[in-house]
Amino acid sequence: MDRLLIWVAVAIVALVGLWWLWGTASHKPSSVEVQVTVSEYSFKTSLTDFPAGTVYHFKITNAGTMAHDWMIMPAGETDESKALVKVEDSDLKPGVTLTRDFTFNQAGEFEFACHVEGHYEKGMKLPISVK
Ligand SMILES: [Cu+2]
Repeated sequence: MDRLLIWVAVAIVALVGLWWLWGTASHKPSSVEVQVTVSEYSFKTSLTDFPAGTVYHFKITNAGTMAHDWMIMPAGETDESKALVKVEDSDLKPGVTLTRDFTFNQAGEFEFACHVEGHYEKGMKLPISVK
């Protein structure tokens, strides 16, 4: 009888353990955070290579002293209507942090860019790659 109780206790502990493992495995984060820092006249990012299909949670901080854009553009593209995702300079003021979730759906060469008048020409772009 005592033995049976011990086996029941062991079985319960094992089941609770399995349930906990299953729970932690299924609650892994569903997006990858990317920290982007914007200033005059450059971008810094925690990631430059992006596998397609992953959900990225971009945290864009303006650490500069003037407003900037943050947009993901096909490499070298200057037509803002071609932006894959865009934060306007009217929103990204100095000291502000904004977030955007974005998933690349095709491989290619892209860049972070600021198209506030004159900034792109001053080098405000950063190449990124989607595999
Ligand atoms: Cu700018």
